[in-house]
Amino acid sequence: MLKCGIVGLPLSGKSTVFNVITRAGAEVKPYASGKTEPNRALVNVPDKRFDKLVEIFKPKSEKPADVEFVDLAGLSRDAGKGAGLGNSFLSFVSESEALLHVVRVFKNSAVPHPENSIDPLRDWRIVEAELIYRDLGVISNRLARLEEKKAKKKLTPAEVSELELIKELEAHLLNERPLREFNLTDEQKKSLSGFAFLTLKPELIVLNLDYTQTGDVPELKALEAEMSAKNLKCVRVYGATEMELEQLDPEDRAEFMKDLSITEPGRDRLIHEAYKLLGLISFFTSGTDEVRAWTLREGADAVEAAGTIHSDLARGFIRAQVVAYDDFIANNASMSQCRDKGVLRLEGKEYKVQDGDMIEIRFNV
Ligand SMILES: Nc1nc2c(ncn2[C@@H]2O[C@H](COP(=O)(O)OP(=O)(O)OP(=O)(O)O)[C@@H](O)[C@H]2O)c(=O)[nH]1
Ligand SMILES: [Mg+2]
Repeated sequence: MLKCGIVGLPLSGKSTVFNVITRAGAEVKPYASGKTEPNRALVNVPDKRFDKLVEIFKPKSEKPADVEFVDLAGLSRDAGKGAGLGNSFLSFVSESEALLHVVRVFKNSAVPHPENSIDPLRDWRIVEAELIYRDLGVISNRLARLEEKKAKKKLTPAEVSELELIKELEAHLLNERPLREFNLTDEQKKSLSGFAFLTLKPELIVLNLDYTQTGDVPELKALEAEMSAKNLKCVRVYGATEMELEQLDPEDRAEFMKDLSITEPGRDRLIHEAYKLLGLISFFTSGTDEVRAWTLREGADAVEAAGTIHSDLARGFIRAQVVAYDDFIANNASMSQCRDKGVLRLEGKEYKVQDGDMIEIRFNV
């Protein structure tokens, strides 16, 4: 199951954003909760193509793609040095594949700010520093072990090069730079994956605004400039307002959205961006029994696609029948018509699945 962890300073609106995304109704209050057990919820990825397939096939069962969101406790300045709740709950962050970093922009005198003023760039840096600090801890442990082995002359050749790399990473982190800014080869990334470094995880910045803060928001200038320089994507959300929106019935919601000139609900935007951030694509299987969206990482091949459906399909894989979604719809959602028109392809094991592919696996076990 793919997971997105929600991080940010205490009272930045993490649980509010979690509720916007998941409609889970997690507790939201104007004082630090002191709660370390995270809220979790599975979310269906909204996809118009999927809805259309369901409309066409009217299947007995339908299963959209999903992602799990995990709402964590607030991360305070110096958490790594034991301040606030400390950073023990960062283990929950390390199990996430991507991070949503909620930054407070809203002004609300009823909600205290842990740093006593609204300064989104400063807040972002505080949390970033804590994530860097935690990665440094992981590096130090590993370094100590490798040095110990080195002293005993027991390093394998692989460990010799690992030691070299780890030392470089340590120097980089000590410069207060996240690992995502260190040029790692794919092979190095793979070899480091077991450490689950937090500053290597893709990060989406969620700017939590009051509905009055639109257009050029002065408080956001510095942060938005820095994030664009760093190539980190920002999304604006009207946390408190959109949480209320999600609690309305659809009719009232549409009306309210029109009043606030919100076109795409924050919920859909956040889920889409998270999905993109994770580098995920969907492929579909469809029929009158079931219409289903499946999730794959970008670049996955046909055998992996088969394996997400069932291990037998990967094991006995012969070939995949593939039609692009648009071609499928243009040909009355009929595989045989697609075949006649020549838009149905037979693909082998190494075929790289494309977002929106309609796939049927031929297999034999
Ligand atoms: N005005 C305004 N208030 C907000 C907004 N987002 C959150 N709040 C308020 O801020 C307070 C904290 O929100 P939460 O979502 O609980 O914040 P949190 O980051 O989960 O807090 P902790 O889990 O305690 O760290 C609540 O009283 C919210 O109603 C917003 O966009 N605008
Ligand atoms: Mg919370």
